[in-house]
Amino acid sequence: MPHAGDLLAGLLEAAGVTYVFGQPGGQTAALYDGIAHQPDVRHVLVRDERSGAYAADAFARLTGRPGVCDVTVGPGTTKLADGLVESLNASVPVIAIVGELPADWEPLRDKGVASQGFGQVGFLTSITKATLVVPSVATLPDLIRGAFRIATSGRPGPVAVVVPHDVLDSSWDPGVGAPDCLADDRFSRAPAFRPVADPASIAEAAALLDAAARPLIIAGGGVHASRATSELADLANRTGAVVVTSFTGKGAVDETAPLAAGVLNPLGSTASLELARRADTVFWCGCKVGQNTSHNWQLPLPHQATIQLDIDPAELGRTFRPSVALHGDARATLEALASSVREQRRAAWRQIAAQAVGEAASARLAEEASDAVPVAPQRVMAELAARLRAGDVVVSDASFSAGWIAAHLPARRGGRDFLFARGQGGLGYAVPAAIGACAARPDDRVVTVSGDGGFSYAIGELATHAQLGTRSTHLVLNNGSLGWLAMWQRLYFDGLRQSVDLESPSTRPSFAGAARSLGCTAFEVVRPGDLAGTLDAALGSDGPAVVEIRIDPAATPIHSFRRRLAEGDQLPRAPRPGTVYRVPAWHRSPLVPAPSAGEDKESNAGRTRH
Ligand SMILES: Cc1ncc(C[n+]2csc(CCOP(=O)(O)OP(=O)(O)O)c2C)c(N)n1
Ligand SMILES: [Mg+2]
Repeated sequence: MPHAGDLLAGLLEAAGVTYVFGQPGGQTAALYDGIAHQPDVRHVLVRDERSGAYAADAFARLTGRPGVCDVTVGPGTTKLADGLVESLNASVPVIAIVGELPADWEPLRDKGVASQGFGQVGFLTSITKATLVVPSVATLPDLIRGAFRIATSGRPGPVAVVVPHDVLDSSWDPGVGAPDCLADDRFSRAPAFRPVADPASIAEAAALLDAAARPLIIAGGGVHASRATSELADLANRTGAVVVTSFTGKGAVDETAPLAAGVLNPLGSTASLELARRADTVFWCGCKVGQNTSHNWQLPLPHQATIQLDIDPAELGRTFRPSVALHGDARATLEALASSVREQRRAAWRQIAAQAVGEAASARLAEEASDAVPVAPQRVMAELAARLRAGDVVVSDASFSAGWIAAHLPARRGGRDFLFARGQGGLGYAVPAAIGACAARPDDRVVTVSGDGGFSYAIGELATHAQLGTRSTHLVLNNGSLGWLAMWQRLYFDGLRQSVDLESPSTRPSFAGAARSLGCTAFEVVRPGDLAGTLDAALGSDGPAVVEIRIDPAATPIHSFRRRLAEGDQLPRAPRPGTVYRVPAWHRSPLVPAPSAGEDKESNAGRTRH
């Protein structure tokens, strides 16, 4: 007799789902039975449910289609949190199928009286865009359609569908009534709709861009979510604007093109901040003006005229009042805006940008060519950059890896080829996310870059990669420590070194050794001269390969750390505990660009919290 698990699998198939990432429990066995009978839906067994959520997140970012993961009740659900909060903060459409105790056990749910039970719905509600509970098999089709509709419409996000055990095991009679396995194809891919900002606001934005002498576009993840890279490049070319991106927006433009000035972040390109401060008109495009992209909300500067475009009206005006607010889909609105602006070359401004970008590139050269042992991470990135092609996917772990990637691996085309876990900045994203990336882009090479701390979180997933035979290469930048925190303690807590070392004189984990045991090809590199051959071998291997590189523990991509380290002990140790973190000053952007009073003042980017 067919059961609700068959219906659920059929509904997923109808919605265009090809992959489900998860780990089974007794409460979800019927779903697995259903998937087993759906030839077009493949289930990937991850070693930790957190990885399933990360894999679904990466799959969704690269395809625009909701990534799907599944967990069992209780301990499976709690492990979803890292991934779902990442997807929620980064506006990524994900659907989590969540097991639950039978509905009749409700009175026994609390505090583990009924095995594994806890107040899941309250927990999930706080970490999802919506949490839907399925009361009966008859409601399953509508609720699954609802999950896809909510995940992909407006600002995308994660949706949890909680299916009680008795509902999932209950029988389903496909012959009765209307056909059940129907999906609304509008909601199989985000964005479900493309509303255009109102014409009056578009005209105002066009007038501002026409009047600007130094226009700059800050592109965020919203440009990728809307697949608006061509429209963005078109607008930038018509207006002569310079384009920088957030981490999540990397690849919104081809970074080898003259209009691009890299990633705007305390770990990003030095040229981007300089140009963001020199611009007279700043267009925040699908970018939430977060702490890092705005350099602790110092940007935009009060004299800069601003345009802000977002699909979520609640974002417009959050940290400053934009001169013009555009509420709409990025692609549709950029297209309308591009046809409204006057074409201008702005050669002088582009020249300033080219010079800033060129100087930043020259400043990187010595470190990128370094022969030092332990290896300079910049050299690792330069060797990798020389081997990457447009279309390869790069997945970053948190910490310094994100900065090394942002500054040294240029996006070679407009498109989403770089993934950063910037929704939360959680360690341990890269290797599990790469499972989803390999599923989404089976014909492309997938490369991850992690520190030894971040890599330790998800090492078990190397077995998943090996089992799947993914074409993935995983770089471990091993500095023996939680490098970011080691530097933070040293600089801000008087040379403290507390619980930041990942090895001791008698223990030194071998990540390559562990990778080999789990079924991967693995390499160790201690000399820079061995990088080229090793990377060639790793990138050329058929299955997953791990390259562990012993890197310089004193290297950091954070500009404020670099300055402080270079200035050494002459600097007072500050800020110290007791520092007051003030609420960032909200301001109104002028209606026309004001004279650039603060244009050339020194940045006070302050310290980067992580
Ligand atoms: C899950 C999680 N825990 C803690 C942190 C805080 N944190 C930020 S960077 C960092 C150090 C990471 O070490 P590693 O991965 O080796 O990278 P490195 O800094 O050495 O480049 C830590 C603990 C975090 N971002 N995420
Ligand atoms: Mg480290």
